[in-house]
Amino acid sequence: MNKDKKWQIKEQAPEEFGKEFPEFSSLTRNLLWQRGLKTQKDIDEFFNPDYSTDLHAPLLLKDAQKAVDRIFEALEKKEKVVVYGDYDSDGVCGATIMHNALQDIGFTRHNLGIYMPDREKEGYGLHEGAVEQFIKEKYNLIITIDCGTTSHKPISRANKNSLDVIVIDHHRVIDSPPPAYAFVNPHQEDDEYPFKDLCGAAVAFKVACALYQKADINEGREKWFLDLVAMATITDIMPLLGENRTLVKYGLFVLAQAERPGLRALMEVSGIKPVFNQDSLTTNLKPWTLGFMLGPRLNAAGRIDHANTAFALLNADRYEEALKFAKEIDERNRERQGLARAVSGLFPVFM
Ligand SMILES: [Mn+2]
Repeated sequence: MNKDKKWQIKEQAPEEFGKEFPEFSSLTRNLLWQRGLKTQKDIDEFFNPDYSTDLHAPLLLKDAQKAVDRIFEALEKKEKVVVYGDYDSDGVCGATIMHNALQDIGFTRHNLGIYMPDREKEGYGLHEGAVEQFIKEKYNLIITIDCGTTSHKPISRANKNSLDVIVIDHHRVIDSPPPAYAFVNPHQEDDEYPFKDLCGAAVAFKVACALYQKADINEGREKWFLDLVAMATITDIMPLLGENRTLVKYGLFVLAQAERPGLRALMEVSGIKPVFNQDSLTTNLKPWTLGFMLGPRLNAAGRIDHANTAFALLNADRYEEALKFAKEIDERNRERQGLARAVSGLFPVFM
């Protein structure tokens, strides 16, 4: 052991903080303080996230209004729109949310497409070959989910062909924002959204909420997307602080009710039996269930095969169909585990 090691103790909560919150032990108070939870509101949100009070207004996101207006313009003009996802769990969940929300406000298979990039052949971000294809197929609007922030060149290419792009993303902006028609990303300069650590699917959820508001869709309907938001938040390893706590807590309640055939089937092949108690608002599902049981399976589809299978699973209308995709995905996950074991066998030093 290194004798010279100098321990650095994090800042301790000041005395006034103790006077303000005598109900907590000094250990708890220090932990709260060190997480930046210093007001009654922050502490309440941490211990008891509340859907009706702890979520921020979607239109605080810069360009969210512009994106919503452009989407409704496309609907009125009967333009063709394509949702462009990403191959990981966050991208697939986010693309599902946006695709479903667009269907709910009136888009049909005649004017709404979906495109999931191939990890091996196309890689991360909006792919130029895909843009070429959208130009040929006479699309008018591309909506990227969980990617696009750094896709300057493909977006310029689309712009030159009067194809507008809405970027809905949460990746850091490098140098300059993309030349998109609307850029919704809490990390950009001048964005006033109070919470920055949303995953891509959560940003898509926010835009979906704004679409529902404008379309006068029943209040509360958007909650049924929270299973996907929770899944994406956990698998993208977002900090479970602030708004994410509310999204994940209620997302687990939605997941436990297993209304979405795809996730019900995925739980079935993973050996998970969800329980939900409506009266006490409790469930046996935990973030762990998403992070270690369901998430890796969903990610395996995009890593080993193609994210199209994961998208098809999450969008299946019938349970039997969903179960077929879930079994396929479970098989891919076993292959992935086999590969991981084979590789670690070659390099035992890393294990
Ligand atoms: Mn992401």
